Amino acid sequence: MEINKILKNNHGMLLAYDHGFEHGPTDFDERSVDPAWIMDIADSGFFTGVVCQKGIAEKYYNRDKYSVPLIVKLNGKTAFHKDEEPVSLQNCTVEEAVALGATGVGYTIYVGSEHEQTMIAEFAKIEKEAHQKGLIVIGWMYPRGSHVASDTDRDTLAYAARLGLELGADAIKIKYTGDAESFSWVVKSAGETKVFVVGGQKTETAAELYQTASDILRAGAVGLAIGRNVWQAEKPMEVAKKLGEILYG
Ligand code: FBP
Repeated sequence: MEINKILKNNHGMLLAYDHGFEHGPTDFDERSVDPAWIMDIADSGFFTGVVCQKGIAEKYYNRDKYSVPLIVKLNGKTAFHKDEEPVSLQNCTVEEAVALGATGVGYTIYVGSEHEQTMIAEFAKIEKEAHQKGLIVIGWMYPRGSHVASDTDRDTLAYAARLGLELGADAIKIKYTGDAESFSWVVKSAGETKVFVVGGQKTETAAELYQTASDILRAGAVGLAIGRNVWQAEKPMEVAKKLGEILYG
């Protein structure tokens, strides 16, 4: 199965690095602003994939040097627009992703937004082409907009997860409810679609992050798609190693 290309012992950890697009370089420091530094972390052996936009992939994902699978994020939006109803449209084709050496593609759907149908339609086209070309398709299923009361509510996340399954995503990336019991319903709702959990803002202590990693596994998720909690850490490799031990055993 294609999905196994980004799993190890049935679990996975993707290093997310599309924040420069989504938030601006505000998340970065002198080290993490450099995509080459991130690629080396991603290729350390602890990650089963690295996620970035096409421009970063073009200039920094050296296929001869790196063995970590590449996931190209095909849509994105900037943080300038604080729209009530967010929309994020395609900026890179599946063909371009293939040419960059991608193993998979990612696409955000703001579930519940008034523009949800536009993103669902775009996602469906991308997915069809990506599957024809043998790529893994990951849906960033983010409930957002004025119709969404809470983006960490169990039933809201379960609905978004279910949408990922119904749309045919191989995997989804989704927020955590905050506890294993409620999150297990989100995972069940995703059926055979694999669930990766978003890292989120850097936690106060590393212990909190490690606890979340083991809780989400207990809930049935395959692992994490994590950014800031790794590359904002003082020692990213230590964090990655510890998370790897939790996730892959
Ligand atoms: P983190 O682990 O750093 O939270 O990254 C996950 C991620 O989905 C990124 O891929 C993306 O850039 C960012 O979060 C989007 O966050 P938001 O839309 O909540 O601002």
